[in-house]
Amino acid sequence: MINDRVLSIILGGGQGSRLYPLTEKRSKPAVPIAGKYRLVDIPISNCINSDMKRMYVLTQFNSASLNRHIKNTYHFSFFSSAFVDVLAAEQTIKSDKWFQGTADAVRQSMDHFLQHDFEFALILSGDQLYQMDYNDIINKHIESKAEISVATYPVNAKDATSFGILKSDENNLITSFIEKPSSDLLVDWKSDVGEEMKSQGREYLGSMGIYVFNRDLLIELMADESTVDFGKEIIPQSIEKYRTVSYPFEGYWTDIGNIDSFFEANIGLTDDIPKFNLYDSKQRVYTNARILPTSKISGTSLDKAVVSEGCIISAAKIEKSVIGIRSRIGKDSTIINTYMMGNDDYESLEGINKNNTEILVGIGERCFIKNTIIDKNVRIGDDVRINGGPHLEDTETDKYVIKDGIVVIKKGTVIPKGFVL
Ligand code: ADQ
Ligand code: ADP
Repeated sequence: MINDRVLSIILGGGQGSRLYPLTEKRSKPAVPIAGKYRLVDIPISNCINSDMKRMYVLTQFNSASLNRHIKNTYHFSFFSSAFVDVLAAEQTIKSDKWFQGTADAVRQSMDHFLQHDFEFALILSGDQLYQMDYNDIINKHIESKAEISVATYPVNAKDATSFGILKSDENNLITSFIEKPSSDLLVDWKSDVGEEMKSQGREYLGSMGIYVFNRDLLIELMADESTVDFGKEIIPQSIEKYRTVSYPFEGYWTDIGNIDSFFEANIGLTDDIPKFNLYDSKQRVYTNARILPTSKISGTSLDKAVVSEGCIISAAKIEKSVIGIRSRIGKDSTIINTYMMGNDDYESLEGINKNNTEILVGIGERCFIKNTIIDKNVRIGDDVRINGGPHLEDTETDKYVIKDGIVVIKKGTVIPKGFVL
């Protein structure tokens, strides 16, 4: 069985600065997506669906929420070899430094990996939305006698500057690679990607940051301490020395490493036919089973709304929005193009009275909220108006951040009654 020969290594996140402020109080893999999941559930679910169930998640910051989520979610049979272990950057006798980059994260964790019997290391990125059967890339890797495989996806000129871009020959052997080329260099990097992709302007073959390495080669490469990143050093330096093959991926794939793409990917779930399919019983996305009650909705007009479990909603209108677990939205409020992550707990009436809570968790009455990400446990008072959009300049305050016109309300913030943005 091929799957028994694979060890999966999920690159959970560097500093996560591009997703700030969602990563202010948690590590990147723990960022909530699609109302009830966490970022790390995507690669973990792909591994489980591919029956490759030995996984390490590497992260720069240890976080209570990540460890708790993994511990509460991924229980494997006592009799199986399956596991999901989080390895956070740690000081050891060999190294007192944090992970310096993706390859360095793998290097510093090699001792853990080598305790396992595996032939292929499958290295995955933690901030991408896609469904992939990894058996296919491993099979192609074996068939083509590759030493390294790189999953690839056609991207347009605008995106090409933030990816590794490569060219391959008729046997998919990678012949050249450049990490994040500047736009003036792009003319030389077009590939023949077929008519359909060409008509969409996706003429550059981008690296998906998903790699397969033969075990012995990975050991050899990690011994050279001068390399820090897969994209910047390992892959470009390897193409001439080792058989490095492109694995063209044909499904939906998107990088969700910054606020703009994270927002788009979440709101994209409200499309009539979303590109990322959460309703496929063969490719399930797993997450913590919280055993929540059903959602209760009254007087609300819902249009393209994705509503998670355990919500109590009396809003007037929710449109093109993702509403996370345990969300509460008051009467006559309007929510448009917004991702609300939800709450960790309900408030009891006794608690509200005892603490003289003025502004309840969730969204109050008569509010208008548009183009906004509301992190968890936010309290928004009555008559608040938050109208995100390109007319707003990038800003940061203690309560929110505006990036590319998207307003991000920080976790646990209280927004007073009548606030207008
Ligand atoms: P980027 O996504 O820009 O490019 P990088 O920031 O290195 O590369 O992140 C890759 C993955 O590793 C992400 O999931 C990130 O969170 C994680 N990561 C980064 N630093 C880490 C660290 N110190 N410890 C643990 N995890 C860390 C890469 C490739 C490109 C390719 C794109 C595709 O370099 O060639 O095109 O991925 O998204
Ligand atoms: P985030 O989802 O924003 O990363 P956390 O998951 O760290 O936040 O924490 C949210 C809250 O969830 C905690 O303060 C705690 O009240 C609650 N919680 C959820 N699961 C547990 C658990 N297993 N043990 C204790 N607290 C939990």
